[in-house]
Amino acid sequence: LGLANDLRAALESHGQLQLHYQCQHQASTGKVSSVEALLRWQHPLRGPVSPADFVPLAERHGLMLRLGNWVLREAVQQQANWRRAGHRLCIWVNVSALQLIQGNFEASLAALLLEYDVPADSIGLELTESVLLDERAGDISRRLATLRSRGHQIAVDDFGTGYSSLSYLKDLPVDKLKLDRAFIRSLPGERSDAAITMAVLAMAKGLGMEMIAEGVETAEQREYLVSHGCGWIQGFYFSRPAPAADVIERLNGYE
Ligand code: G
Ligand code: G
Ligand code: MN
Ligand code: NA
Repeated sequence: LGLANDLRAALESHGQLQLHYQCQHQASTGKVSSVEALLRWQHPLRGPVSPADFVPLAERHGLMLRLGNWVLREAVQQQANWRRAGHRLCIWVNVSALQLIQGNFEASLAALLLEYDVPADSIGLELTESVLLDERAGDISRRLATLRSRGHQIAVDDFGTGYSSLSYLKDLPVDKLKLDRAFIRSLPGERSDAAITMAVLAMAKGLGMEMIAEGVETAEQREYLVSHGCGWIQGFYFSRPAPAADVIERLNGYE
């Protein structure tokens, strides 16, 4: 409970929470046209705490809506700043199931876009597979369809780790599959990972979706992915998550 109270305090203070951004690169050229926003918490005593730890904590302690709204406002504000400076980078935001279900996500997001004069197609939404398999999937599907009709792109995050049936892909309004880094880690050597990667690439293509490979760390992984027609990659090979100013500095013509 200590940490939950600290998170509550962090939401009310300035500077403990921050968004970092990781570039998403066109696999063949390295060109960047989008980034993923990743939440960071600098705890005053413990130092950095991972969102893998404090996002579930926020969900358990009724803080997820506030945390999610903080992320949305921060990302939309950053997008407004970038656009004013002439940068055209789509910002992808991670959205949890709770955020979509509680409160009024669509209205909150629309209000932010209006407030900062930011177009919907410059804010993408990443949802994990488990969100799409939630018992409330019908409701979620309708909400996603609304968001997409307004211009937001939708991506399935951590694709392949949700122990899911693939049938949801038939009905859900999704633009992009993010193949989980568990399948990328041992490429190109591991036959089963290579087979899965190729199959997901083919499936995405057949469904009219794009695929982005996560966790690409080596030149060999990138080459393998390029040679098999993967359009997009994200990972330490090209760039690590970093504060907004550093991201722009490092674009170096990759934009
Ligand atoms: O960036 P990092 O590897 O520390 O992220 C760990 C996990 O936290 C990842 O699964 C990532 O999707 C999740 N995460 C990062 N930022 C956010 C956020 O703003 N909202 C939600 N719901 N999850 C996030
Ligand atoms: O679940 P999600 O895809 O949102 O998680 C993103 C997380 O993956 C971030 O915390 C980010 O730091 C991490 N990440 C991004 N690129 C790499 C990579 O190349 N290797 C590893 N191990 N982690 C990565
Ligand atoms: Mn993500
Ligand atoms: Na992911």
